Amino acid sequence: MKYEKSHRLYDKAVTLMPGGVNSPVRAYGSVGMKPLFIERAEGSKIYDADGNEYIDYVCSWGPCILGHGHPAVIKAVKNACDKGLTYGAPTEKEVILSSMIRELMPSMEMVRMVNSGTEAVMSAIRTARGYTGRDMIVKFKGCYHGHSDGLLVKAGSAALTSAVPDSGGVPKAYTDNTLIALYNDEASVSRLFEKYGDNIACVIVEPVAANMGVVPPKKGFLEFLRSITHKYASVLIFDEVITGFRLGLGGAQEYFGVKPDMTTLGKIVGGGMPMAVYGGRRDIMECVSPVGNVYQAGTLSGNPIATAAGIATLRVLMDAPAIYDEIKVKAEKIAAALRSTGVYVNQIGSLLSGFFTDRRVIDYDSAVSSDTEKYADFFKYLLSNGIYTAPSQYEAMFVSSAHSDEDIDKTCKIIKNFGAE
Ligand code: KE4
Repeated sequence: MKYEKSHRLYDKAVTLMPGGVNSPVRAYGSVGMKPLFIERAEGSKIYDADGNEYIDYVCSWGPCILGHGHPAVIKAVKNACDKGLTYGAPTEKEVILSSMIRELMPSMEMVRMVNSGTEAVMSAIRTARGYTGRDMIVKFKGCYHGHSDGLLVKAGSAALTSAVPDSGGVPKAYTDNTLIALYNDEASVSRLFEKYGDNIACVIVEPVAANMGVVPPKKGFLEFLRSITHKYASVLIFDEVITGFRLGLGGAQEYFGVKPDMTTLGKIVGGGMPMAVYGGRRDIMECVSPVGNVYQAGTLSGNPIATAAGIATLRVLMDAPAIYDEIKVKAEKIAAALRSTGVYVNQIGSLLSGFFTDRRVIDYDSAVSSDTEKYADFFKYLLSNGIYTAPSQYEAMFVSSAHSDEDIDKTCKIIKNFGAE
């Protein structure tokens, strides 16, 4: 593969943008090579600036469940563009999309549209704090919920419970109310509630963790979170930015049968356009301005182009729910190919991660036992063979409805040859 144009663009980009990118993971930092610059994408394929073709399993980190450039989505976006790009006023599309979301996820009785998952999570937490009058929040080590200050934390010295900033520029005070528990570890949650329960506004969790690689909840974990938050009158927030409309039309909350108080959505809900949503119980969401005193606003929130893309995407999925089983079966084939090479795999629906470790990956500590050097070698091997996966061990592979059986068979063949060369 030639990467000359990507490298030329990168050498210029790094003089203009930090790391030459607009989001850090795109910089290929953990795989030790200059990043590819992408020219275009179509269906299951992505094409770099040098014209190299790849089968794409990043899918823009999740939004492209229908692949790239689905005709119905493109048509809806083009039609919307003909009517202008933004009005800063309510539109019928926001009513339609809100109705679809509530129909598919009944726990989201009322929603507010924003522009990114970060904004959705930041606003959901502010709303939970406003509703409960409490300050503390619980998140899980290894879960990522966007880059709002109070969530950029790592375990402090105090036996894990307290948090300290995990990023420059975040004042210590901004993380004092963030408590850290361990994913799939009920006792770590119970300890926090026993000590702080009456001041915990919310627990926020990825119902399937996908930012330490894919780590599904162990049996009963989500039910436990539902029970303990009920007991202490804390708000349970499912961050379904990745799992929403990915695990099925009702997301993880339908898949596992656990009803949160609030949910955040992103990625698929915008069909590839900048769009995210937070919402939940009506009595909680009625705390949000202009009805309640929790302020939140956005110039491009509910943008007519983004809502058009979201509506079109959900309509395709609602008209063809068989897509979910089809992409699950395809993901299972890739998982089997990875396992045949000795890689540990977590796969749920069309979401999967291969871990280079001999441990079962069931939580953060087992996830980070992975050999990231070996992952980097695997990434580069796949890339050189026309397979585009995440340039980080701690991301997920996504399968779309555009991935053909031929794509899957080719991918599995290449995976099985890893190390054979
Ligand atoms: P955004 O602000 O990037 O739209 O969403 C933040 C977010 C919130 N919640 C979950 C569960 C998420 O996975 C994310 C963002 N996901 C990452 C990939 N794991 C986005 C990719 C990137 O940062 O460039």
